[in-house]
Amino acid sequence: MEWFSVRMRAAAGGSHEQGGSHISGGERLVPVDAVESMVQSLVRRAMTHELGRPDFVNVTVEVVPAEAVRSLPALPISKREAESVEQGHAVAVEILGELGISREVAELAVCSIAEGPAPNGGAMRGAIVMDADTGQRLESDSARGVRVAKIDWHPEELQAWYEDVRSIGIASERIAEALALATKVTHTPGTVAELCWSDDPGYVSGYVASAELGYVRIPILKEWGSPLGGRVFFVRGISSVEDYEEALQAPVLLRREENKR
Ligand code: WAQ
Ligand code: MG
Ligand code: MG
Ligand code: MG
Repeated sequence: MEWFSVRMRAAAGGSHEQGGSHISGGERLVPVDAVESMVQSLVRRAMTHELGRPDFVNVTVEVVPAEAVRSLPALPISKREAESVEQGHAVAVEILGELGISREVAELAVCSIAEGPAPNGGAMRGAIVMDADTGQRLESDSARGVRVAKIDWHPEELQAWYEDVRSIGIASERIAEALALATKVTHTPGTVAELCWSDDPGYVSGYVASAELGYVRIPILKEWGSPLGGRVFFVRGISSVEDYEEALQAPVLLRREENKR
């Protein structure tokens, strides 16, 4: 069986290459009979995005041989409390500390996202890659960042996962996508942890993820209405950021973690 990578990126004020600002993106991995509906759903996401109407949308559909696809079990999910942005940031720094990342580096990562990580002060299209020990940003293009692709739930597993988590109120496509991405990133050699919150103005929750602690949700990491968000992949011992990014393109399908919560 073949799979298809479906990727979308949308920008306003010109294409990404022309310096337009990033509106929305998506990268999925679906069976052949789901390609058309996935293209439609990603184009709808772009054209109806709360950050505004894009004037550039790029959609790429590309075959992926079945032998190349690896399965991974979803990270276990947990949640920490926070009632304000300051508390949320402190919780993120604390969790990163448990993972051996210094307060200085963790705070630098939080500030980098909060202040607008792209050179124009806005959100990036991809992630910051940060040296976990020095805090140095390693991505070669700080507007684009490093983008993860070819990642999805196994088609038979996603509905079951939604049923599993409906009672805890997290059965959403956004969280399913974030959990899939975080699982892949934290399984990629060289990753120590990931920090994320959305750039979508109406979504203020985020997470810290790691192979050790799983996917740890934090209810508030930015003020309502803020268009600033992003991701930091903390790395240690990678040979080059190009090789690391290539590893993040390896096709992965998620299965449910057996004993969650
Ligand atoms: N690869 C690398 N970076 C990405 C990717 C990707 N495939 N997709 C998004 N990003 C980066 C990019 O800088 C975006 O601006 C930023 O992340 C935010 O993306 O459990 O919705 O899709 O409730 O807006 C977290 C869910 C949701 C927390 C995160 O991010 C929870 C979200 P968004
Ligand atoms: Mg996006
Ligand atoms: Mg997304
Ligand atoms: Mg977004």
